[in-house]
Amino acid sequence: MYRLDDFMQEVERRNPAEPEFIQAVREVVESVIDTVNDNPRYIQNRILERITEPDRVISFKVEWEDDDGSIHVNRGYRVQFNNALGPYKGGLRFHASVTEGTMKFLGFEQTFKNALTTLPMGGGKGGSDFSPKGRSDAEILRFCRSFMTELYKYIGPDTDVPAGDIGVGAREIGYLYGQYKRIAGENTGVLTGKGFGWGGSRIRPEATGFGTMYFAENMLRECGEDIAGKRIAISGFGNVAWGAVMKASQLGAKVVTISGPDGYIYDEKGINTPEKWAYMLQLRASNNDVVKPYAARFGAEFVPGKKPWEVPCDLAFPCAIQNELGKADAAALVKNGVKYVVETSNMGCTADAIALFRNSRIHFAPGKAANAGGVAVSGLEMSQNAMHYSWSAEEVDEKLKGIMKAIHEECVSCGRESDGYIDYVKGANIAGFRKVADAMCDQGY
Ligand code: 2IT
Repeated sequence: MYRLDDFMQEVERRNPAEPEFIQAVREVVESVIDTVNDNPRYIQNRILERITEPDRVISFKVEWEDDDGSIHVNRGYRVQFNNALGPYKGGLRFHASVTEGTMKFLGFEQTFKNALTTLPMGGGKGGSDFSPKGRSDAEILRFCRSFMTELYKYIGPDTDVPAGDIGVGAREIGYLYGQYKRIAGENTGVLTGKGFGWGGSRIRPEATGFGTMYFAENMLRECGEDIAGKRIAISGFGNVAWGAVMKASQLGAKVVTISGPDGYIYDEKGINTPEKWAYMLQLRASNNDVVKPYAARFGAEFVPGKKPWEVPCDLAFPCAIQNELGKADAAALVKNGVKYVVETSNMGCTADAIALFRNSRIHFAPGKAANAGGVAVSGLEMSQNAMHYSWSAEEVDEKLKGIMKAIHEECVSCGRESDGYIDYVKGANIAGFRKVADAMCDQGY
């Protein structure tokens, strides 16, 4: 018999000073502990202890030179968390907040997320504390080369397949792929998120944002509602927010906010034209990490230093970074009548914010379910690379829709409570956990 507090005490002892990792593990263990206690095979195979320990944590030095000739040192990581279901798969994050603990939490989350897609992918994550903010294109190229010079030793199309995440988009994937090819002398699907002209998949750039909207559509349908006509608040302004904003508009909803580290944009007219979407990409590519210029450009309001959660909305989509939505933000959303919160950043909400949504009976989808569309299309990119073939945008989009619908169904079947409320956190954790745990049991310790 496992007891949550005893188990977590041991996790905390083994992983000191890694609060995000402990937070992510606690959420999953809380959801699955009854399932484990009811399953002698999981207990006998020590699944809980084994599934919370990464297969390996690789850390390396990245040296690079800036445009003035000064040399810098950053730390690079690849956490290969679990490969029970397939090659390690997960993004690379370049952001000042990256530590070994954040890499471990992201690799852990990725393991269950990838399981939910039903595609054969294990979980991994990597990145660096390098901040692209204010860096020139040439500096980013030099950093990427140096990073890949070390990383290439640990990855491969059938062992570990990285992709993008915060601070790593099409440009960085291009530089990383170029260096991999230069060293390894092969054109294989070792990275996903590649340019369409050189092995990338249609819809991969849009996939995380499209996928989260498809997931939300399913949530609303489950409650007999329609997303058309709804008011939506979104945080972030990068690749994920961009895809979400476009799909929401296409589905007839109105997105009124995006945000950056400098504050948020309130656009009462809606972020609903191709010019506005293209401008989001321009903001991201500028490496300035601010959203303020959007306000002057489109006659919208800029609210400095604040998060968008004070704006009344029907649906909220945190699309920026972990723990970006806290208890006070959750209280403001609930007070203003939010009906659905669809976490799209990885662990975007704090545990007490999620508890508040749950206690208020507001449907809350966790990131590992709602944002799985990104890695799902990465999985489809791997399939296309292995076949030396490419599918049309319509084909990929249809598959993405089907995957998000299936994830939603699994969450409902494992998370529905006696009063009809769907606990998507519990549903996603149980459904993802079972797949990984069963594979680990089948394959032996
Ligand atoms: O968090 C994520 O799922 C990603 N950054 C995408 C990972 C991937 O391999 O496409």
